[in-house]
Amino acid sequence: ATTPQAAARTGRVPARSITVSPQRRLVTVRAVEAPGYESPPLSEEVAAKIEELGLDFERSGLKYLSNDARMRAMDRKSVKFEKTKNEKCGSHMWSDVSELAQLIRDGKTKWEDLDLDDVDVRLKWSGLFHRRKRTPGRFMMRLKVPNGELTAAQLRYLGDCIAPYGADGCADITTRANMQIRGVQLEDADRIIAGLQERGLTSLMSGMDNVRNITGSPIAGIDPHELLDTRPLCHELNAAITANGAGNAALTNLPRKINIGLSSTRDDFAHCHINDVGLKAVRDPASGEVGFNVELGGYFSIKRNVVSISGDTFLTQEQVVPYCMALLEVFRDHGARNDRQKARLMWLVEAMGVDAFREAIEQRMGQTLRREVHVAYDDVWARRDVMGVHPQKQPGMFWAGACVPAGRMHTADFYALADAAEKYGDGTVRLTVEENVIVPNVPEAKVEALLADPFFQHFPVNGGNLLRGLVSCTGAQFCPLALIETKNRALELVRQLEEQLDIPSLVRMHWTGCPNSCGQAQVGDIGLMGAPAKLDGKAVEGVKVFLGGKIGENPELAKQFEAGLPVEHLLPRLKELLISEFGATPKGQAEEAA
Ligand code: SRM
Ligand code: SF4
Repeated sequence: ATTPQAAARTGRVPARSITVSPQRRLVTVRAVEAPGYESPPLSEEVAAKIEELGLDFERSGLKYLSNDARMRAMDRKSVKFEKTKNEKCGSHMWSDVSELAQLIRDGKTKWEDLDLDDVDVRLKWSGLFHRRKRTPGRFMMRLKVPNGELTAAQLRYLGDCIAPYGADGCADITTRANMQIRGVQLEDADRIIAGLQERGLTSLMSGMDNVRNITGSPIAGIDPHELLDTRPLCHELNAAITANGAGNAALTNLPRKINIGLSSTRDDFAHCHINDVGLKAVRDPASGEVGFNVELGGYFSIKRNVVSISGDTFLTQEQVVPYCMALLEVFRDHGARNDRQKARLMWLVEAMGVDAFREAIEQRMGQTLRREVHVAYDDVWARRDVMGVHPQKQPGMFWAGACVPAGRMHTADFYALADAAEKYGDGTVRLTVEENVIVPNVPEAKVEALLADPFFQHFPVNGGNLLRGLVSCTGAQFCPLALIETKNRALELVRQLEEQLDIPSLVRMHWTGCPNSCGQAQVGDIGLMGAPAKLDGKAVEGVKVFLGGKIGENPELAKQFEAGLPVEHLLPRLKELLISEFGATPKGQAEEAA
């Protein structure tokens, strides 16, 4: 076999040639031998197929799949991603990343010379997304922040991580109440990951065909209206799925990504309706017990956007982790692998039927599950706005929800936020799926000082009615799939619109750079999705406009209102819409009329 050094001289380093250091072996063993799982024995048919294709079973992603799933993953018609996983499971990157970083640090290779599939695809299993198209050689690192909860020490560490990258280093709060840091170079990645793990965080299993960040209520534990605190369950679930952040090979080769969210009130802060698995807390009227009704299959994609359907299951709090683990195994072993547009959970639930799907999970759990409980409310619950200052369930304590414009943060912001969390609160913060931040546990006596603190002018607690509701995906600045620039454009438009209009109440504007809808255009009061457009016969950046998204108790997806709108025409169109649909008035008009 070629040595990495020789391969580096001749071109790409075949992934296979990476030296196996004792350290790598240790990490790989810990990651692969995830607790409680055994690799199903190979059937003769599968063994023959593996041989025919010349695959290395131990290295492949086939190890923990059922024999059926193995056959589907090796199907000739199967998609490129499955082939890439069959050649080498992404889980190997949990340790290979140290090897690669060391080789680059030692000057033995450069990222440009490494295996393309490792750099651009498999590193996503370690949370490293190469931004080849926009910033070659720089990676976005996606973390996992269960329930969006971070400590001051973790915030400072994130600031430290991006500080060395100067203008290339920044970070984003994501639409899954998560954090992504940017500008990362591969030679630093293993040390950053080790630092994350020392601080109880991880980036492993955050991309590709893995479970995404588990979302809960951003005001868990402090909310006067909550039925339960979602934090312990989000943390337990994340720990079980990721084997405490070390990586869990048994659950890492799923057919596709999968989103799990937990809601503790009728506000549904986690947007259960657009999660593959939505767990909605309810109190069983018969027993008084608080558990979760399960919703299944909500998702957005280029081809299909669908709200979840009832999973006709009620879970006790103790059943949440075993249920999700069993569900993931069912998804792993039965989900489609030959068409990535038909691989999300909804397709499997529809193919099996809700009852058979529940039974398959029951079989793995070894217990029968209760059916969904029906809870009738005789009032209408308006989803609360968590921005601003609000009393907690703990008497004399408040939370402060602060807008982080478009979710973008820089080194200094991390340090200042950590300081503010310690100075006014208990040294923790919560991220929201609206890409904002909450400082909990502020004693009443400190609220005034918090509001006057210059930091909270920068991240305003009482932001304008558009800024407070602004959500934006990454867009063309970094994302290779983007059709338009989003964050900076969105912020500039919000500035102009708030300057020119009086907007009487919160308007949730969601920007998304392409139809994948990471910015959840269909969730907004106004949704803007990057799309082709023409101006004077020439192709220009454009958007589709969506209107009428409803969130909370009776959610509805926004409907497409207009397509092919050139971004140049956005300001006047948004003004018209804010005036006609949201009661906005041009600034100064009210006084003039008086
Ligand atoms: Fe997303 C792919 C960013 C939430 C649907 N998403 C991507 C990639 C990885 C594309 C790429 O290869 O670069 C984007 C990385 C850009 C970058 O540099 O940041 C990306 N997605 C994001 C984030 C950062 C948007 C944001 O600004 O907040 C969000 C990260 C969440 C997290 O912390 O894990 C993000 N993505 C979402 C959501 C919203 C949600 O989860 O509620 C969706 C729609 C909901 C869903 O998944 O059902 C979403 N992203 C997609 C899809 C379409 C999935 C599909 O089934 O087809 C893709 C493309 C894909 O997976 O093939 C995608
Ligand atoms: Fe990128 Fe499109 Fe997702 Fe925006 S919606 S982050 S442009 S993939």
